[in-house]
Amino acid sequence: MRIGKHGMLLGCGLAAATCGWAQRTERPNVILLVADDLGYGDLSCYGATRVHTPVVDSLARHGVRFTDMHACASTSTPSRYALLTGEYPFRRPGTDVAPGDAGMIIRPGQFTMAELFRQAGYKTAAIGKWHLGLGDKTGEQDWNAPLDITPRDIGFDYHYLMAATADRVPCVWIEDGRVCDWDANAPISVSYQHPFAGEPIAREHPEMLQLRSSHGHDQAIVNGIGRIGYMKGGGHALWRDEDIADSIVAHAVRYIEANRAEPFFLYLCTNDVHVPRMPNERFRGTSPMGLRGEAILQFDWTVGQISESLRRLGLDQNTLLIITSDNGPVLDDGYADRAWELAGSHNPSGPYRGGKYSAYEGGSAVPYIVYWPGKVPAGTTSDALASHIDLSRSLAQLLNQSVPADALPDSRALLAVMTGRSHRNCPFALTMPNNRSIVMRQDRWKLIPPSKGPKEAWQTHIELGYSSEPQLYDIDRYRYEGVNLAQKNPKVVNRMMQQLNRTLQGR
Ligand code: NG6
Ligand code: CA
Repeated sequence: MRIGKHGMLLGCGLAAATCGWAQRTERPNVILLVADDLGYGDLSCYGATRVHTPVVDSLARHGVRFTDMHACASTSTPSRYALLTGEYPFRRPGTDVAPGDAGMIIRPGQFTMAELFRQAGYKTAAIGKWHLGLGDKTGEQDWNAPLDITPRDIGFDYHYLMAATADRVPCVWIEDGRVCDWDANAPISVSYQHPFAGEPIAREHPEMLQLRSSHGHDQAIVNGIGRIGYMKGGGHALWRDEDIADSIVAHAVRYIEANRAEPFFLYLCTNDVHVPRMPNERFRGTSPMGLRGEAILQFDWTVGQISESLRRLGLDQNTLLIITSDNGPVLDDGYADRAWELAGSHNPSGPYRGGKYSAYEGGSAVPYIVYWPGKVPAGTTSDALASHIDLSRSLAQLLNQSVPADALPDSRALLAVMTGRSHRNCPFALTMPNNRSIVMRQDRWKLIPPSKGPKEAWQTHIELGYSSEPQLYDIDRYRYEGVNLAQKNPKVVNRMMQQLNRTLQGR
């Protein structure tokens, strides 16, 4: 296939519908595979040399690899909120990194990407890391009974999820609104306020730990790992961190097999490469970068299991597979797993400054690969500026679905861009760093408006990029934000500030 001068596939109009691309497509399955904290520089198809990811690289070689895709936040909860709801997280209080006992943040009635697929007659599932809250009220869940509000209420027919992250209690899987493999002999209690009498905690019992904390993560001990939050009970329902990837893959493959005959939407979120990095024993010793490198290899294996199942079931031609990450990378995120020392020359943010939590590009620039044989221009790279925010409405375009008036409020229908068939920049991309400020990309420019906050994120060594002065960077010239051009280009700063304010005030 040939790409025209302005990035359009020749012979095809702007919107997919106008050239019949979407209509001709027989209701494809869609798998949105979201890695956790996987950096722009963590895959070999994005330049990594100390770790090799042959499976993802092969999908990129036969699909489209994006070089300027942005998550909507530099941490999980707000990034995932925006991906699923098409609404920027800064519009919605309570979208910061959620504890494991957070009530469900997306409320029943709010339109989501899953609801969109359900409306189009798809089967829908969420498998893996969730981190968007479960149950009606924070801290009031009864983990020994069916939860009162679940992802079923926002469009997912099936779910198999960890409530938050692997470093937060409760350390159990939730399947269809109940703790999976619940143990009647070990009822579960969870608190983010107080420890439970008689339960050892990590800050008092470091000798019980198989992986020590470097900062935080000093409360409940589960599987010899200190967690955020206190927990009691669980028994045989407790996960073993070494088996998390296997459990996610097993449930995803089972789901794909069971739904092979009908169109399905699978929101599949890996725990890799979030902390605590505790990949399966079979990956140990396979990377010079230690546990973090092995977690990347386990991620690549996961992608391989999914794509192999699709091929085995004859579904790969009719499945749109999108691979991305929720936010930028971090080396030391609170466990002494030696990620920092063993990284060597590996830069998980690739060419970018900063990482997870940052206002700099390293916080939001994420890998994004679209694979769909015969449908997207195979073996191409898209340098278009693009944002996760546009995925939901672009998928509505793919499905030829209209959505309710107030649904997906910030998302724009850019199917051709989001599938690599147009290389046109999106109008602008907004991202929320950890201090809930807003940064903006527009064409080559990056604007970081003045905001308050520390220089570095805890003890992660990550530069956050907050400053009382406005910052403007030319990303086309220097992907590393080193030279502040704000004073030299006041007109660009003003124009972007105005756009930002318009977006904040209206829609
Ligand atoms: C931080 C945690 C970090 C990680 C992050 C959320 C500490 C010291 N740090 O507060 O380990 O869990 O939250 O990551 O507790 S995210 O990718 O899910 O947003
Ligand atoms: Ca994350």
